[in-house]
Amino acid sequence: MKIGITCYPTYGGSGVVATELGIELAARGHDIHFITSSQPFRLTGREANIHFHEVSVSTYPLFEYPPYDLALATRMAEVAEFYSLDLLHVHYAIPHSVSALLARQMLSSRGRTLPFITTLHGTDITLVGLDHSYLPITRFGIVQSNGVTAISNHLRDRTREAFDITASEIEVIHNFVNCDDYVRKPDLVAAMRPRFAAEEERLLVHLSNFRPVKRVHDVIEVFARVAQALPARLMLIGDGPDRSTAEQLALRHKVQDRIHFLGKQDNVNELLPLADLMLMPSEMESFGLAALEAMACSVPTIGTRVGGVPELIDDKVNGLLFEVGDIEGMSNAAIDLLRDESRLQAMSVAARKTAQDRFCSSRIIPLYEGYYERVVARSLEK
Ligand code: GMT
Repeated sequence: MKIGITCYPTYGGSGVVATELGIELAARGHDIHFITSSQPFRLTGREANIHFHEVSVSTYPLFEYPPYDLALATRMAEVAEFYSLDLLHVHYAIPHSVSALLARQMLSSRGRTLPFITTLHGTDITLVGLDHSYLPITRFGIVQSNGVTAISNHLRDRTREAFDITASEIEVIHNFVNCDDYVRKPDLVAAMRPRFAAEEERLLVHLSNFRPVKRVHDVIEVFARVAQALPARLMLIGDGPDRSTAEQLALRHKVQDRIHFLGKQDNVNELLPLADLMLMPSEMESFGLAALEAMACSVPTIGTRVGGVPELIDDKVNGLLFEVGDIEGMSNAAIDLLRDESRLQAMSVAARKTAQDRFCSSRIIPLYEGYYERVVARSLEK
């Protein structure tokens, strides 16, 4: 198939999922056209079957806010027509589904069919979409989509309730990970781990965009308690608004020398396997892709019982779940687990097994392909 994909190309879970999906589909022989404001960060630009179309927004003194949504709609319609796309797949409802709707209408006026699928990722529904000013347009974009997918059962149910959507189906297709790329390779770990921790030290990791919803301060609080109890270090991967206050908190707890603030990193699959434990104390996660990536690398997660996380983490089997803000609970659990080599080992094996059995790209990508075929067939019938 010829598929146009639109997403936020910078750092963030939805962009990662969209990009990895494009890479996986291209590897299976589909022709993939990314239509985005810049090249998605996980693409090299040299992948076969992948094309990149930049959306440029012209500025003009009159435009206080340059109209990106319209420039995107125009580019979507142009690319779809020029390359005879079968469908568009947009990730994150706002504004992408509305731009896709405009593109579909532009082509329809010329007798061409261009169905589009919207994949909901979470904050497009739980935060942005519920802002009063965005709610009606988000709902409209979802209802008008030819197909809608959500990355967890939780997000599907939340979308139905919050947007009062009963008529349209929402297909749940969980997030995925490439289990060949995200895997613990002992040689690589042996070579790289000494850069981050000594042999007798435990290594913890957190990966996020450092937005308030991720509660990076809780990561520091938990780590400070762990570091008091046993020799440990922490890798913080990512960057965002809460980074500098996290640094200040680390200073206050005198653990700044034990923390590697690594900033944004491209090859997280090389860093995650070095760790013993992932911390994900988020206020909300519709899925928790960072935890899945860690699990595939045999790294269990201590996380919060929110959103779609329990669809991924089975408490006390492949990770541990706590209420949001339960710093003492998470700290004590981390300390106990890191001191108990055989329990940690069992959880690490279970984490990898969950990723392999349920969330590998080899299992999930065919679900997208099947859904694309159904949506295209349905839209041609009309
Ligand atoms: O969590 C964020 O702030 C980023 C956001 C995004 O859209 O990039 O993440 C959402 O999508 C990810 C990929 O599907 C999910 O793994 C995250 O759980 C989800 N975040 C939230 O629901 C807060």
